[in-house]
Amino acid sequence: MITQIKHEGLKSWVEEVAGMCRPDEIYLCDGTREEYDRLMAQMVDAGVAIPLKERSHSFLFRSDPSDVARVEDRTYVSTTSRDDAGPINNWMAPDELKGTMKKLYDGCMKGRTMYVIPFSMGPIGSPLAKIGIQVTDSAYATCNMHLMTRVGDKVLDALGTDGEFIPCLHSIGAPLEQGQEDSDWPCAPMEEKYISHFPEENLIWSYGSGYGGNALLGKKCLSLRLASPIAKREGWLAEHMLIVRLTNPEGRQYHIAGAFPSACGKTNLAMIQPTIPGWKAETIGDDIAWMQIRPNGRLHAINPETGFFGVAPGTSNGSNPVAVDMLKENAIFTNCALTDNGDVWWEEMDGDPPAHAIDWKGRDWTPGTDEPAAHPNARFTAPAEQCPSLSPDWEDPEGVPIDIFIFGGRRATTIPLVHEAYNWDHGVFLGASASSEITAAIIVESGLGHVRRDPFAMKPFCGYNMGDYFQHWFEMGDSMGEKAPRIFYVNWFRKGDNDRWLWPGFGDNSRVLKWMCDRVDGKVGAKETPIGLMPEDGGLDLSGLSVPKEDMEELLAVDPKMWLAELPDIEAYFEQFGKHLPDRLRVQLVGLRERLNNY
Ligand code: OXD
Ligand code: MN
Repeated sequence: MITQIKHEGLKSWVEEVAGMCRPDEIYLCDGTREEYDRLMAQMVDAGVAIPLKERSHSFLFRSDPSDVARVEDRTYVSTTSRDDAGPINNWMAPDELKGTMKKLYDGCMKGRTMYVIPFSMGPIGSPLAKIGIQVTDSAYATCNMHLMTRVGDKVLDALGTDGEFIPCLHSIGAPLEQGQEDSDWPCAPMEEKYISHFPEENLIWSYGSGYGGNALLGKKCLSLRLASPIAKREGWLAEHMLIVRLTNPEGRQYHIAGAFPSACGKTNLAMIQPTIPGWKAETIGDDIAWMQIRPNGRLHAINPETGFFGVAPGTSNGSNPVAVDMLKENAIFTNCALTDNGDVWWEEMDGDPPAHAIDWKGRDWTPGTDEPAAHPNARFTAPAEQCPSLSPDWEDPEGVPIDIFIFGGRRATTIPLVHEAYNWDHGVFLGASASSEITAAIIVESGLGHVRRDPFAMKPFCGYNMGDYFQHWFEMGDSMGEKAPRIFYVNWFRKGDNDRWLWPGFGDNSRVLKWMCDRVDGKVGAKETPIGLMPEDGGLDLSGLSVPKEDMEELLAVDPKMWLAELPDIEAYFEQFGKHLPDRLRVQLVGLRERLNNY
């Protein structure tokens, strides 16, 4: 199998890994549909993939209850100097971390097949694309990689005999002794899970988890944690952002890139169906944007992925009809419930809940049961080509020119529906001070609902000192000057009395997007407030919408007391970066405090 590899560097890395992990077999993936079907069929035979009767070529998996999300506390950025990883990444020196992990990797693939997956993030041949090679003992991860990245021979051809690749080693950490029965979702205990990044040598080592961003190494590990320091060095941006194209009734196109923490509606926004007549949206990406200043001086973005790994609960015809359509076939579901007629189900799906289902832990479930039927971070994986709103230009190797950046998070109070940055520096401040309530997409010690700072939605994904990352954003703005995208901040999640949502969200978010596009074209004015520019009375197109006037006022109110109460937290957050914090951020904070005090 290894003899098929023509690239000497790759061959010796695969040999080295095989020597350490000692799999029973090595299999080089060709990326074909036949290969995907064969691996799926093997998992069905083994009883770990459940074919869904109601959706063709679709399968349900149930993870071990301990392996349900990204594990931030077990995720490391390992640089020689701790300062390079910065204060908000878990850090361990490379020698120490490798020493610990080598012991775990020793013989860890016994009884299993080691899949070698050549993959490209970005269209093969794009000036922005990068090639990775994932080695994994998980057939589930391999099938997901098939959907999420470009896999196979075409990547090896592009790599040639001496091209550059990023080695990504993954093991579920569950060797099988002879005769030992396998479990449905083998993985290592929490204290043995390590998701490790070595940015100084562009290397990823992941051990012990089979789930999502811990196991599909092209996604968070390569495209964000490794790519972000590469982007800093090379002068581009690797961001946790969706990309969507809006077209107004006159046919003018706008490209928007938006950063939101996990489970804050990124996939829904990427697939938005505008409710304002004449406006159209097309999806380009829902999670990651790689952006480069092109010779025309504008920032162009590509989506390096080829699929969607979205949160299932909450996905419905109301929230995301495009995704509902997209999931009719060829999809992988993880930790959803199984209905008696052989379909998946999750909370807030359309229609009534089933009278009976099997929950994500494999137990009987009926409505009214204390626990949800699907895990709150249950996921779907689906190929991008199946997305009905996919833009015909989604694979343009040149990317699309970004007009607008949006930052946001999930906040019940304080942060209004929308505000616009006064200028680039103020926009970087908005991104840097972003915050959100914690959702089920991550496991961290502080519980659900607690507010945490999540700058640029990159807290879990920035592979270097976040202070230097802020500086990089300032410098990108300096390079773009007048051609830099405009920056906005949104909060779709404001609540009023009785815990009710003040804003309808979903397709009606297009009203806010329209305001942004009109701002870019100078078609609408804005009023100056201490926190930024905001819609004037009547500035938002609310025609046909029945949000009460008082709710709109609350959604667009700036309460200086509540904002002033936020500032010490922002300040303390910033100051942890010490000498790495750009002065330009301190200047912004002083300006905001002054404006609030004078309001
Ligand atoms: C994701 C995440 O899976 O951000 O996209 O957690
Ligand atoms: Mn994400």
